[in-house]
Amino acid sequence: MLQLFEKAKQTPSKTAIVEGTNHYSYQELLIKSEQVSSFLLAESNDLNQERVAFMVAPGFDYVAVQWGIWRAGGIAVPLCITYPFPSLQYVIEDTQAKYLIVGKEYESILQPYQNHSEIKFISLEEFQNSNPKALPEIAKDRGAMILYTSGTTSLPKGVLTTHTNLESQIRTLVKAWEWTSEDYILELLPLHHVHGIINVLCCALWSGGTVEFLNPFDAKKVFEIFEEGKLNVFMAVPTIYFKLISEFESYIPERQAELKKSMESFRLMISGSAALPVSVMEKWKEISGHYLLERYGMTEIGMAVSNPYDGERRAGHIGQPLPGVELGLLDEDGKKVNAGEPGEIHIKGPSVFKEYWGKPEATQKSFTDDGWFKTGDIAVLDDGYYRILGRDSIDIIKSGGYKISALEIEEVLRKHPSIKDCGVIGIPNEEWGELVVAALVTSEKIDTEQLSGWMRERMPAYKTPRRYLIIDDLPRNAMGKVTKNELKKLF
Ligand code: MLC
Ligand code: AMP
Repeated sequence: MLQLFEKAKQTPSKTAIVEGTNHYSYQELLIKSEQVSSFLLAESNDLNQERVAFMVAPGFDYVAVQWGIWRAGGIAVPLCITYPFPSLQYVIEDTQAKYLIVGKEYESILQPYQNHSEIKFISLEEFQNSNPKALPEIAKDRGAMILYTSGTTSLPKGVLTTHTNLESQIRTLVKAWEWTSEDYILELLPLHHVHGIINVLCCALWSGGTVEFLNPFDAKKVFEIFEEGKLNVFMAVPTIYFKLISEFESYIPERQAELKKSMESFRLMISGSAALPVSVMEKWKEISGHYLLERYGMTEIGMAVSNPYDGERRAGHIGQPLPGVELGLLDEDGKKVNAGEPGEIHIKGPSVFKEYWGKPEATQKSFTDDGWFKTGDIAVLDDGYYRILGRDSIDIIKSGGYKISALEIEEVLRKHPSIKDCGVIGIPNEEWGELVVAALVTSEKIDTEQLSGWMRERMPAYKTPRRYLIIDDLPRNAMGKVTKNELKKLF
């Protein structure tokens, strides 16, 4: 990511970050990130791909820590700021993090690591006291970041990307979506996933633009920021557009007209991370005057397919492969399907991740023998534009843009003393894409509200079921396997 820092040096006084009423320049980012690097390098000249986990609120400090880890030669492991302790612990221990950087507001949840024998707990304030150190040269094929993603295994997997991977993911988007230093974007997405980190934050800073942070997401505040007239690029998941539309519709016509006017100055609005319902796209066009650009990506590959910046953006379609991305639609035998036939999206190119952290078998299984990454998404080429038809596994749920594993939730539910068996599925929902729901077979009467609280102590809120159904037995096929399509019908 060297080029990110070199570019920053070219525009030192330009505003990079806006956080509330505070403005931070590229120069300030460089200075603060160097303090972070120097502190981390107190006992060595190069972190040599040591994992550095960090739980820092979205804003200037988050970016300075991320840059500081990269500049010191470490692998950045951003922690989700809303995770309960067991989910944080899983990521910290799975990556064998050596350092844990913690913002003040998260010190109490991570307190069990304060006097850990193998993990160095670092409070944000400590960086002020670092002594300047020379920064190491970093080969681009070294690991840069690990993000966790849910899949068809019960526990999330760490996706390791190299500096080459990240640079390629960024360059592709900067070119395709015509990013420039004039761009000003709102960051309201979580910063432990590729959408918020790469598409919004890194693309904007790579281009010398400005990123304003809003956390947590609040539809009313988004419109207030729109009205200030500084933004010209906006990116979000479909659920956020749905929520913005609902908010907009609650306003009186005069305010709606003002907001509509404030959206005229945007050059680009993008949706991704989940299928954008055509109804949401049409409604947003009516409200904002903008035809959303829909694109398709994945933690393992960055962005792969996009509707054009210039040219027809087709509703219900994800567009064409981005420059540098090779896409194949293959059948179950690994053969290319004929035009118009559905196949699984396979991807090759420099943006594709290196490996699942510590899981060589899972890595091997996710690639074909000739090096194509198997996404699990089924698509069809429809008159020059790709269209997603679904996924190859019913156990992967997309809700609010988050990928959620049904198996992971089932495993936690089964630990509850009153639950004998369970089945988790995603059911279609216009606002969330899919809603996580669970059918339970219980040994005694169960209070589902209490169960919700019990789950939230063990899993992120966005992964916990929204609805429970108590049944006598789960539907099964002749082999005894739970038939999830039958289960869906019960909801
Ligand atoms: C939160 N809630 C959910 C939920 N998330 N319910 C169902 N499904 C979900 N996913 C519940 C909360 O528990 C809460 O319930 C209520 O909704 C409001 O919660 P909230 O946290 O206030 O919600 P909100 O802040 O409005 O969150 C909505 C959101 C958020 C859309 C802003 O889900 C979000 O940030 N999503 C983005 C995820 C993302 O970045 N994905 C990209 C992955 S990368 P209660 O009962 O407590 O009131 C990727 C690759 C690519 O996919 O292509 O980009
Ligand atoms: P994640 O693992 O969280 O990175 O999520 C990646 C998954 O999100 C992909 O495999 C797709 O299933 C889904 N996805 C991303 N963008 C889109 C889109 N535009 N339409 C449909 N699904 C999408």
